[in-house]
Amino acid sequence: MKGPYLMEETMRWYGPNDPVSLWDIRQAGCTGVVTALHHVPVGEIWSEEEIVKRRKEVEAAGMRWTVIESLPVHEDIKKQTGNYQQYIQNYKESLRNVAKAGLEVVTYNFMPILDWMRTDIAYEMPDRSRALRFEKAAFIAFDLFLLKRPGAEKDYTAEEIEKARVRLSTMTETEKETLYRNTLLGLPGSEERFTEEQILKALKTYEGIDSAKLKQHLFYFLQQVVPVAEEVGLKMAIHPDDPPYPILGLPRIVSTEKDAKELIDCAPSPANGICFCTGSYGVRADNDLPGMVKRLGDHIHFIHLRSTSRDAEGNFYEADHLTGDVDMVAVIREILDVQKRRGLSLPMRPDHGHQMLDDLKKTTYPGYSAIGRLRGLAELRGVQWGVASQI
Ligand code: DNO
Repeated sequence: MKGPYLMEETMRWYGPNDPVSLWDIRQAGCTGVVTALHHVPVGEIWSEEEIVKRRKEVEAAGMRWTVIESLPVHEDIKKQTGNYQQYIQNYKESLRNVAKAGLEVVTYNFMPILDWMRTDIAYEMPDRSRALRFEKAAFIAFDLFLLKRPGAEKDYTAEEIEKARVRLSTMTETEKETLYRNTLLGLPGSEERFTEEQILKALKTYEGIDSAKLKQHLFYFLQQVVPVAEEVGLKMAIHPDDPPYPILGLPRIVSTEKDAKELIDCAPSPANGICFCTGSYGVRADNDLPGMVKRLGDHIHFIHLRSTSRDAEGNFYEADHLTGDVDMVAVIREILDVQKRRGLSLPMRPDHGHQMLDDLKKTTYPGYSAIGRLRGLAELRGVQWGVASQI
């Protein structure tokens, strides 16, 4: 079945160094690719030439470069320090070049210092595939006893601290080392990890920046760049916080429906929108995902479909795409409704997947092995076609 209002199926590709090739993505049935110029340092201008070069590589494999993920925002912009005005100018310039190169959607995030964070990147599932997991007690143990972040104990209750102490006592030295490495994984698409000194130094630079202040900085950034995006016909899509609450004492400001609404309202424009990531928003029980799609639908420019399974303590792991806490069928139904109403197809990618089958022997970017994502996409495709046939 082909319909104008089915989501466009895409997958993320980390560029020429990605062990998953463009042809692997094509064979998964994707028509689009989500990628970025990961080799350009954060803050530098993306040249039209480099963008076109990457676009042509994708096109040579018979697909289109549907979404940029991410055009990263420099830390100085988030803190309004140093050269932030210059970095905003650079961002505008990159947006112009992106549009000249024929691209349409730009994803970014406003998470301080770290992007997504998990304590375990090889959590064994009952079927022996491996998933990404966030374990609260392990994370608190890391923060208090391994990283020894100054003032960290203020962020936790006595009970949480005690649990973390007990958890630490069960860990071998190797487990501690692994926890350290997982937690300080760097930006997506890079192999680098923060060192202890780097992260402590970076955290210090956020002293005095609470969530109200970070929001002001985000709004300022949007008020500067959204008019340019609109002028050149781009759509900007902010990725939510993952996990959707403060970590390491850093404010997180894109975690709820209210947050999303506020940032859309601060710079009203068709160019100012969101990346609807069910995996990130879905970690909070107070986020009503199908309702969010209904209410924020006009502002959704990109979709990540993934499910997590959470417990009352704040632990969660990434479930199969159709199980876990996200009502995926209801979410997809709402998305198809929005698309019909807007008369368009939105790009979607299966976000993450379990490491399974042959991929268990391979080294890939955590969450981004081929087969688990292929399984996720195949399941999501089935739901989408089933739902589409009924509306
Ligand atoms: C994790 C991803 C995020 C996302 C960025 C967007 O796998 O969903 O890393 O790409 O936050 O800026």
